[in-house]
Amino acid sequence: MTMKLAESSVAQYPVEFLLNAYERMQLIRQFEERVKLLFLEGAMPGTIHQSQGQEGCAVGVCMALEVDDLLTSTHRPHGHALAKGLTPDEMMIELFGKGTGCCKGKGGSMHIGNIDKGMVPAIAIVGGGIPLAAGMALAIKMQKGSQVVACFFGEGATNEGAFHEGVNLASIWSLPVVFVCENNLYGASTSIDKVSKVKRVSDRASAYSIRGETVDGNDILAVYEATKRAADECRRGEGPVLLELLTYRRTGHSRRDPCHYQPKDEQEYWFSRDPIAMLRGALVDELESELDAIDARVDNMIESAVETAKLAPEPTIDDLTTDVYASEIA
Ligand SMILES: Cc1ncc(C[n+]2csc(CCOP(=O)(O)OP(=O)(O)O)c2C)c(N)n1
Repeated sequence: MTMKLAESSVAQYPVEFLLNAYERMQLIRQFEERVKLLFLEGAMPGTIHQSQGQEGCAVGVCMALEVDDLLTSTHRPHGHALAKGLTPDEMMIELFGKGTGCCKGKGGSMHIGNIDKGMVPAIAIVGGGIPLAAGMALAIKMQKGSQVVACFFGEGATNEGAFHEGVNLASIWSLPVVFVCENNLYGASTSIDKVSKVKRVSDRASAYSIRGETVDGNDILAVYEATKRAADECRRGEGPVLLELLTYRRTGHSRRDPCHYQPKDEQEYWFSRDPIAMLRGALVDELESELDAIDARVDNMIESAVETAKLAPEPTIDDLTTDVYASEIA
């Protein structure tokens, strides 16, 4: 049976907010589903890591940010990028490796981003975005800005040295970073229990004397509220904050992974708590036609992005040596 969000919490939000949250999550889900098929057809180069099941985290966090706040992402970045306002078109073109993509076809899936929209191109080195987020937040603080950096990473990253160094630095200088750990229980195929005795990632905050909080990452409203609280603290100079969002991925770690290590009963539990179905379940009695219209609109947006990407121009030979550090071939 699919669970739904509590009516009492949904009732506190305007309908437009709830429909917007639903649309943003559906956009990510349908984008990811279409991209999976395109990869299987061999239409795109490289590899992909997908985030179906984790949409509540990306959208809940980004809806709580201001438009000029900044974001760092990981090897699993499609949801973060769409939630931060990148368009399906600029992303799909990028995934096709075409010259008019958001990184001119040079980033691909694992380095997707658009700095004009506040998303630093994603960093696929596990934990690599964490010190970078601290550095960006230091720059904001030195320039007396009011922005916040939302720094996404998985629970696997919390055993990397970069996590401890970056969080410590942010702590000692009270930097405006919301560290967002999407705890989907597995680092590739390795269960978190096998590599950490710390039961809650948020407990690690106490090692750096900062606030930590564990949140249901599949409840988009809970994620939104926790991020708002954390971002407000950061803007008051009371950051950083470590949020642990409990969630689950519905697909393999990367495109070739059949996910055999996820036990059946665990899958059933988490699939019954799908973030999109939980919000839809709470809205459908009153708003079924609006939700159906959103589904249709999202389908059209994705199909149109695929058509646009297929027709987009290939990079030229000259593009090979632009925007790169080493431009001379000896
Ligand atoms: C420093 C580093 N080590 C190993 C890898 C290979 N790798 C890519 S993703 C991944 C698992 C990361 O797990 P987690 O941080 O929990 O993120 P999730 O995949 O669950 O989103 C690994 C080991 C890498 N990219 N970088």
